[in-house]
Amino acid sequence: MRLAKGGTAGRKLRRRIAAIAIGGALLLAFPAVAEPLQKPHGGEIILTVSGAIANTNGDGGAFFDLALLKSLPVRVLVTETPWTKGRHEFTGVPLEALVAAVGASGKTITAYALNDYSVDLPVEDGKRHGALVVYLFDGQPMLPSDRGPLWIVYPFSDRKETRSETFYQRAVWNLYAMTVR
Ligand SMILES: Nc1nc2c(c(=O)[nH]1)N[C@H]1C(S)=C(S)[C@@H](COP(=O)(O)O)O[C@H]1N2
Ligand SMILES: [Mo]
Repeated sequence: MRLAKGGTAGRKLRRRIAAIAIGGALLLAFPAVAEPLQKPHGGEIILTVSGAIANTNGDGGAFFDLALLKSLPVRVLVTETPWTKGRHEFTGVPLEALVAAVGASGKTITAYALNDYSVDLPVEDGKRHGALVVYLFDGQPMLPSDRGPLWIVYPFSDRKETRSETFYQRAVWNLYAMTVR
């Protein structure tokens, strides 16, 4: 009897250890689930994302300085735009990577510009239309007088479907905040 009881306890313990090991393996396999968004790296906050997001790094939102944005996946896009002359190099974080980083669960983003302009765009515009949240223009950070600090840019030259008033309206420059719903 004693041995049988000891055996039960041993099995329970082994099961518990196995559960802990599986949990640990899952955390390693899906770090995005377990790891909260990093804090901004001490610079000026140039983007605030709030609303339907799972990952925050401050009070009620996800706050990004340039260094934290640069730590996310980077894409370089060479394109013409209706507002610039010739082809230019736009460097930024793909919208789908940004929404993944903040754990966005909504379908719509409202993008806000410093000049009081705002517009709604689908969260899907990252995956479907290549929307990029740009922080470098020809390799340089953008001042507010150069449409900075951030500019939503689509691959206008490469993707015909983005060359329409609908997408031009979503190409928010002086971007500083987004809400997801
Ligand atoms: N920050 C900011 N981004 C903006 C706008 C704006 O007023 N402010 N206008 C939008 C609209 S409605 C369009 S069609 C395009 C082009 O604006 P433009 O025709 O004034 O050049 O930029 C978009 N991005
Ligand atoms: Mo417009």
